[in-house]
Amino acid sequence: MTSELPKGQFDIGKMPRFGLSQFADRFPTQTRTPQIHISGDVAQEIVLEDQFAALPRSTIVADFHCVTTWSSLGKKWEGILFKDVYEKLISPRAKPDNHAQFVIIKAQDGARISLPLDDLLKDNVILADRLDGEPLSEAHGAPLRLVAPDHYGYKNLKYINRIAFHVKDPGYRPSSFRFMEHPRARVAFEERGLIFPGWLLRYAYRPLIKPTVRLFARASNQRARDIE
Ligand SMILES: Nc1nc2c(c(=O)[nH]1)N[C@H]1C(S)=C(S)[C@@H](COP(=O)(O)O)O[C@H]1N2
Ligand SMILES: [Mo]
Repeated sequence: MTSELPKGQFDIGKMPRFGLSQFADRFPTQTRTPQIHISGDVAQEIVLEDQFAALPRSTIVADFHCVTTWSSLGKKWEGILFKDVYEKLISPRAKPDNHAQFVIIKAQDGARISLPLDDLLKDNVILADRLDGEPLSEAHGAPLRLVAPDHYGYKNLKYINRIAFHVKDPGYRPSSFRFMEHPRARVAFEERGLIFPGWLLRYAYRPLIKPTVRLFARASNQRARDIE
């Protein structure tokens, strides 16, 4: 729950729409029903769709921490635990290799992340379709987004549509420069990126917040006009 802010973070208030600049004007094409393609070192590739409705619903309340140092506190996410999706749908049907620890998740806007399977199976990792009592908006990742609050915002992928399970890294390329994506990106250890220490990245990233928030807001406003 909401407590003291982690090292280097400040409270920005309302959660802005945010990300790498190249994703500001990319939006999902499919926002109504979630559809996730499962692949990699699996016995059977499958597509998950209506099966989500049969799973138990879960709620988590957690602070959200972007690597650029803004945090938005006490977000209430509702959806289905990644763990439940893995154990009840993926494992029995796709049968990933027992050693497939390297997980790559992709999104409709072209963004992607990787996380170790063990991190995704924690009790606070959710595939969310509701935020603060409302259906998840497109800005915040509809139809389905990953929420893994122990990890910096960039691991919390919006618009997810693909999950691949691999025994070995198949040559994964981050959405960003390599130094910007840590394999785990845990907030508690200030794992902001590779190579450079967390405290140094704070200073490098902080000036990017205002222009990025503006860029993403402008793209959303343009999008709203286009849809009308
Ligand atoms: N598909 C996708 N997921 C994404 C991003 C993105 O640009 N595209 N940005 C990431 C970053 S850097 C952050 S901080 C959070 C921001 O989430 P929000 O836009 O809901 O505030 O989403 C993460 N997930
Ligand atoms: Mo971020």
